[in-house]
Amino acid sequence: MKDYIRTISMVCLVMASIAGCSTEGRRSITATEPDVEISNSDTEGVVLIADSTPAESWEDAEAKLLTNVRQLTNPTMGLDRAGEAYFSPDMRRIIFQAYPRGESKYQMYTLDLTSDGRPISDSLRRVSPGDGACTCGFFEPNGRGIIYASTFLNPNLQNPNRYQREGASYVWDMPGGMDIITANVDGSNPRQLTKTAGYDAECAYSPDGRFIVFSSDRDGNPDLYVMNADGSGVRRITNRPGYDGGPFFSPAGRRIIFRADRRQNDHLQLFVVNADGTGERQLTADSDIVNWAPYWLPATADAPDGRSVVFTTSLHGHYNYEVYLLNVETGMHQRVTFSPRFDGLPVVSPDGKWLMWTSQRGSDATSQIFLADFKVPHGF
Ligand SMILES: [Ca+2]
Ligand SMILES: [Ca+2]
Repeated sequence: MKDYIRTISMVCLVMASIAGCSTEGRRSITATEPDVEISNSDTEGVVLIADSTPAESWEDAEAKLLTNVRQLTNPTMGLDRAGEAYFSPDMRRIIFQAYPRGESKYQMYTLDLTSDGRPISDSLRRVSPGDGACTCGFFEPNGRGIIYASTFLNPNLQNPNRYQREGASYVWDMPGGMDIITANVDGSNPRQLTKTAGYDAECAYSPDGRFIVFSSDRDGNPDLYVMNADGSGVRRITNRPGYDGGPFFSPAGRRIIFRADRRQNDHLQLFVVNADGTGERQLTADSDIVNWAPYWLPATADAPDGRSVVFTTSLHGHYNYEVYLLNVETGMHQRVTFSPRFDGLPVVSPDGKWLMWTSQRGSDATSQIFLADFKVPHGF
């Protein structure tokens, strides 16, 4: 297990396949309205209310927001599993992590899309060197470069920071030899951006391409940091016990959405903070529900810095993660996916018209990448 590629963003893929996280005994939540609920709490953040859409098939329930669902990756492409995909600025390419056939460490890949969001299968390209383990790819906003995290420079360094959910059999490490790498968009000329000992990963550019936000345990426990795009000028954004990670800049670059374990390990909740580290606000209330992998919807005319995110929740069980929407200003939230298997790690395309996420809904039930036309409901 110690060699398991580890960023917390992939914990879902482990959760979905390893026993240990039962939802038995979870309190039953019944919503009077089927789709949209707002609830306040005496703790900080919104208490999520589960969508209770009844009777109709899950496909019909899901078709309210998601149509033309297409599977972008599959094992016949030589990818035993794939996940955590992000769009290029022009929406014609995605970057993601996948197990090459027969291997158990992620490498980074890109895949080209047609203008209507179909995969061009012979465009699949591995863009990481092939050594070590990789994760957390992201396109440079000008479309010319990529970043990702990899251990290929120090594949055998271990790290004391690891996670283990109580009562569960799985453990994952945050490799001390993991650094953030930048490369040309075809993977050529990889260069090391972080050179500090410890785990550096979970990286994303600011919308103007000037900065990279990332998670690092260089000061002890994982916290958020921002650096210039060339790796200089690192400054710390969070300074709290426990894991802080999975950060993304808001559409105008003024805020950062992220996930953190502030109560105890593996009880992730959603947070937002100003890009300078001030004004942190917890968005989802502490509970046994895990909420993570938030990603901004594009700006709207009346919300130039964005107002809503898609994210992943265990609200319907640790064996059936689902994608939800959350308006970070009002707390309004709504269910997006309904398949009985894992759905998570969602992103919305730059034009707001597609949702792309990782799911095990395919015929062979491996984790793969899916894309659908996305109807963003009113209020988000
Ligand atoms: Ca921390
Ligand atoms: Ca599901």
